[in-house]
Amino acid sequence: MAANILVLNGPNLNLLGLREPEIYGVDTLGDVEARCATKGKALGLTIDFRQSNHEGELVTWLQEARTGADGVILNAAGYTHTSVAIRDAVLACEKPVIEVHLSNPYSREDFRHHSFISDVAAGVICGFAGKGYELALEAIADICGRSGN
Ligand code: CA2
Repeated sequence: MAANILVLNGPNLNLLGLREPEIYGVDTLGDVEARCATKGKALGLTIDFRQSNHEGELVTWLQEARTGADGVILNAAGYTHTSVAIRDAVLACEKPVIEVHLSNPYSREDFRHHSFISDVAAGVICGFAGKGYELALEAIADICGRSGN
């Protein structure tokens, strides 16, 4: 059966493509969703793509992944650097979570160098703009295949 992958996007990512293309690339969030849909189809994955500006909503969706998804791709955006609640929800979902960032936080301000998610994620992909989501889907397809999902 096709693995169900939840792709979660955090605050302000709805503005993608409208500002700061030199940092985040030229794709809109709709373009990234379309890339994920195409890649997911090629990999035999079912993709559920969501964005929220609210920490609690992201936590609720991660909790839902416990029973509703086989793996998660997570760009928690600014909450990456602040949210113990999202870290706890990543742990609680007990599914492989791949952390993705469009930009490379390590080449930016110091406060972006710490992630509350990286050490509890299955892996981290950053710095490749929208392409990073496709790379993350390839990785999660491997992980889900390996665990027999
Ligand atoms: O590079 C990423 O994907 C980030 O997760 C994006 C976050 C940032 O806080 C992280 O350090 C790295 C910011 C998302 C804001 O997205 C915007 C997109 C276009 C215009 C304005 C904001």
